[in-house]
Amino acid sequence: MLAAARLYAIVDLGYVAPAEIEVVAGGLIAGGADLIQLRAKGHGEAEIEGFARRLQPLCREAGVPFIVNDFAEIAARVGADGVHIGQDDGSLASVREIVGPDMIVGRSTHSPAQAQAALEEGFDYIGFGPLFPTPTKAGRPGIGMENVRGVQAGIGAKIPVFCIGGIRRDNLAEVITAGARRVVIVSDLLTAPDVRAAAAEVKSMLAGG
Ligand code: 3NM
Repeated sequence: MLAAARLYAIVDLGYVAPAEIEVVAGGLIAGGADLIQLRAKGHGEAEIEGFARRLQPLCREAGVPFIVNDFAEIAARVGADGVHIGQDDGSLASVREIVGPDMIVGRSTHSPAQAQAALEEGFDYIGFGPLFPTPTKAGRPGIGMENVRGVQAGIGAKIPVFCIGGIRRDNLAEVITAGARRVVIVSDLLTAPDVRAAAAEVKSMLAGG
């Protein structure tokens, strides 16, 4: 399922009210999101576990892998399909001690060297970005698109590479032309008046790319 995934969508509590998470996840899935991540920076662990317990069955029912950002223990406890960690969140081995051998584990990478390191360490997929500055991760410069083609061709031949960071429907064509095959899109989908339609638009652009 990971190998075929093109659009990785995130239910980010920075954009979605707690009461709306099921509706938004449902819209993303109906529009064709291939993976769903729960991201809830600044919320307490018990609260995040509660969000995860609400989203996990919905994703399972739809056959869409459900990934928890940052918290391996929560991912393991709720029976998520995966966990996503950043550069400062320790080794793959330390996460595997918690989640076991079968769970999907992804890593954020911000340079070709970090992408290569994540591949060698054995992560199941990587995020690569932020390509552009983004309000979702404020204060970070964009790394630009010049390494997208090389990382997609090299690392992307072995594990899925999801480009991320400031990608929107209005620049997606450029990102695809730069060599991206798979993307993560957060704010452009979550702020769209029709989340399902926005996700579907992205999916059709990726299918043509
Ligand atoms: N991680 P948007 S960029 C959550 O580069 C996240 O690792 C990034 O949100 C990274 O689509 C990012 O709104 C934000 O720009 C993505």
